[in-house]
Amino acid sequence: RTVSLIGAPTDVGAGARGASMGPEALRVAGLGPALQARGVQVLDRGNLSGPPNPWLPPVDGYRHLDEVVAWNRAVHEAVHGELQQGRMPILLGGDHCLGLGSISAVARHCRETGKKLRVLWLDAHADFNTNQLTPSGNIHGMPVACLCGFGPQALIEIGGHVPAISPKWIRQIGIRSVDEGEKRFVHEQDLEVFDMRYIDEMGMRHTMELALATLDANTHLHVSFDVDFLDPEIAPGVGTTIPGGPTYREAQLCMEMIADTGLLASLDVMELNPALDVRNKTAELAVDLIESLFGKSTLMRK
Ligand code: DIR
Ligand code: MN
Ligand code: MN
Ligand code: MN
Repeated sequence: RTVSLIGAPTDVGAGARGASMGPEALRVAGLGPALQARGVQVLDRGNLSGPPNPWLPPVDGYRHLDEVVAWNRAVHEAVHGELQQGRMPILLGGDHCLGLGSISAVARHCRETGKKLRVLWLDAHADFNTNQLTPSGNIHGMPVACLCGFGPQALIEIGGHVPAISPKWIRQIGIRSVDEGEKRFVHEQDLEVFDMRYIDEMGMRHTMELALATLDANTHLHVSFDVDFLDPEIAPGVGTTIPGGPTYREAQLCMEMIADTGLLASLDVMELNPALDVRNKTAELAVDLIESLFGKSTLMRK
């Protein structure tokens, strides 16, 4: 098995600057060697390039739409290219607007190969805003809506098929911040959301059993990991911290149960912001969790 690391150093979709430094912080935290220790071949494809962040106010409810489109096109082509070569892409963000380019590429590859797709969206936020609903205009709050066909034409058509995915293919985990209008839209579109209250009441084990139910050997499992999923006490290095996230052990169990399916086929690691981190500890935690996602466990697995 070969994984390809693809850096996407931009924060054009975010409200705080600094996620553009995420890819290098993950490399410095030892992501490559950690994956090699899991027995996978690692190909570091370096960083993509795209327009700089103009840091302007929103226009028509979108900040930096042209720049977001350009970056997502680059991500889409890179991720699709790696999948076509039979390698497992790991996108190193960069802000979460790029989940659109990544997952539209995965969906396109699934259409081409007759695979079913399941997307696990690990995040404090639902990222289901539209330009009408958004309180900020930041497009990192919109990628899930865009993937489901709700967004500007230039973004929703990136994968060549609108919508790129169905809301039925998504499971959101760890959610604890959803804007007012966004809340209604999540309900209307019937997104399957395991929010923090659900995890509190039912536990991470039961949550993941449901989120991973009805997968089969023909399923492509994609994980879109927004690092703000994690509790800010353990993961301060993100732009939009929301208290009350999964603990270290809950996050580990989440990753371990995904690994146990043996179906993980692509991954995004998004929103890591080294400018807000403490001695790179959030990047190191992300690498630690990714090791579990690739099957690291305390004892031999039966
Ligand atoms: C908020 C924050 N829901 C927004 N979103 C995200 O601006 O749309 N923060 N994704 O990380
Ligand atoms: Mn997100
Ligand atoms: Mn393909
Ligand atoms: Mn988030």
